Amino acid sequence: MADRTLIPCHIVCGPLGVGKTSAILNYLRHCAPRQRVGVLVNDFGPVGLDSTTLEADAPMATVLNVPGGCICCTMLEELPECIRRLVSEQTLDRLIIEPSGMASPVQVIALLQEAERELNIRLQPAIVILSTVDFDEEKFERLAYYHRFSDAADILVFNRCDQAGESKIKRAQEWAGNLDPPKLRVLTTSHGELPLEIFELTEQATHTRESLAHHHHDHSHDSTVHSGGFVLDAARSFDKEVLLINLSRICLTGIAENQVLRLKGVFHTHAGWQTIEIANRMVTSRPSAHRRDNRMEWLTQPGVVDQTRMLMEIDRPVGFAGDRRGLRGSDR
Ligand SMILES: Nc1nc2c(ncn2[C@@H]2O[C@H](COP(=O)(O)OP(=O)(O)OP(=O)(O)O)[C@@H](O)[C@H]2O)c(=O)[nH]1
Ligand SMILES: [Mg+2]
Repeated sequence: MADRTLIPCHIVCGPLGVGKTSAILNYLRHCAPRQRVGVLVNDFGPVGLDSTTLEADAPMATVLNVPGGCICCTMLEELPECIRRLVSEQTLDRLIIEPSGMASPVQVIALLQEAERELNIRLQPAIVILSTVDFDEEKFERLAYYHRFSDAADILVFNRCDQAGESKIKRAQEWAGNLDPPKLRVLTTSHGELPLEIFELTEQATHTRESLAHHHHDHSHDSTVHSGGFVLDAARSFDKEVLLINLSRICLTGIAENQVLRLKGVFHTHAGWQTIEIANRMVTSRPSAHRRDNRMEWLTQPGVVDQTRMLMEIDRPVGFAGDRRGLRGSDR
């Protein structure tokens, strides 16, 4: 076989809305301008908002969306083929993969490890991002949900430090520093700002690899979580304030009996193009460089919210005192 250089391949994992795409964007903005980086994202929904964001905000990278479907398993089936496509179409210096927050990182890592040789990639230390705001020793010890992220990490990042107090940041660091086997790095940050040097690390944390080798495929997808999405013509425009008020209400009270776990959209509004999201039980907005269409996707639990209902909920006329109180209430 021809001796081609292996492409370093990074995976950036973590629960929903924790700051994975922010960390990748931050890397793309700061890495050497001549470096050719391919990014594979696997969004939870049918639309693929992360690829939209990355394409608009990091045009220097080649971005490919792994299409959605079964929110935790599709990536495993489609991933090798997507990597093959990306590396055959482009000469890449580096590949970054963001699995959906619904995916099990250990399964993605195990699959990539098995396919390293065939795909011509070299798996780099796994970057796992957690929310410092969410940190609690007892919870992180007790819940399997957090273990599946922290166990898979070579580099463990506590993001969202701007929203957590000093003492919580210290406790998270201390907890992570005592993990056995030890992590290669434990970092604390905000907005996904990671030092570039962690993308140059090549060795993996002790034992992580062996424990992965014994991992069995386990289809642990929570069937009460549902995704939905829509794409609308760019000519359609929304009132930003109406969207913010409605999304704040949805964030607080859900839709019918359903909680909205995560929502992200780009909208053509009277105030320009905006990214508007629900993440970590908060509504945020910021300007977007995307212009192609209005698009949004969401995750609900325990039931499905269809496109028609969602569109009606976010575009519902407002102007009542109650609605505006709702906005202030969720804005803390
Ligand atoms: N305040 C604050 N907001 C953050 C931070 N990191 C990310 N965000 C915001 O949180 C939202 C979600 O961030 P993303 O980077 O999209 O998170 P993600 O993990 O890629 O989300 P999914 O792919 O949907 O699971 C965005 O609106 C970010 O701008 C942070 O450290 N502090
Ligand atoms: Mg993301």
